[in-house]
Amino acid sequence: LVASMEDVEVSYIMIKPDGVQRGLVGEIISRFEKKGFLLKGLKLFQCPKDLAEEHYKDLKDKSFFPKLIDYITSGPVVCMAWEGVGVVASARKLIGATNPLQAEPGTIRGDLAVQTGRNVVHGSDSPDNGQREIALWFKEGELCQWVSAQASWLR
Ligand code: 3AN
Repeated sequence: LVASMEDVEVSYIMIKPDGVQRGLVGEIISRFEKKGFLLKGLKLFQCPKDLAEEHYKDLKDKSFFPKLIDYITSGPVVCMAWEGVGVVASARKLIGATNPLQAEPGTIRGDLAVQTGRNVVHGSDSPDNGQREIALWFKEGELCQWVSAQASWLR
């Protein structure tokens, strides 16, 4: 039942400006909380342009890149660090496909979004990117090291 530390991953999950504007913050956080992952960091944040460009640097040659940067910097986002075994792949399942029209019902995008360019939430695509993105979006001291009470309830 108790996972070894090597299996524990972190994922950077971000509620994008449309999710904040539409009042979906509680709904989206709730899905990760109910699933059982551990929240290690959380903040409302106005993303500066240079950080948005660094975060999405792999997409810089795409035609939609300037619009993507405008979108992500258009209003506050909610930055989160979630920890758990298999959290990176599992969070992407909870989030659903990039194009919300292809995302399955029951997923965040499948239930709450219609446009790829307004797809309400971001989730890291690999454990390495989870580490990289959390280091990019959070400063030292902004993450909490804590253990859920459930972890010691029954072993
Ligand atoms: P995901 O967020 O599902 O990992 P990526 O990494 O391919 O998808 O794309 C990152 C972000 O870029 C998407 N969440 C979306 O906001 C934006 N994006 C991707 N493809 C398009 C597109 N064809 N048109 C507009 N925005 C896009």
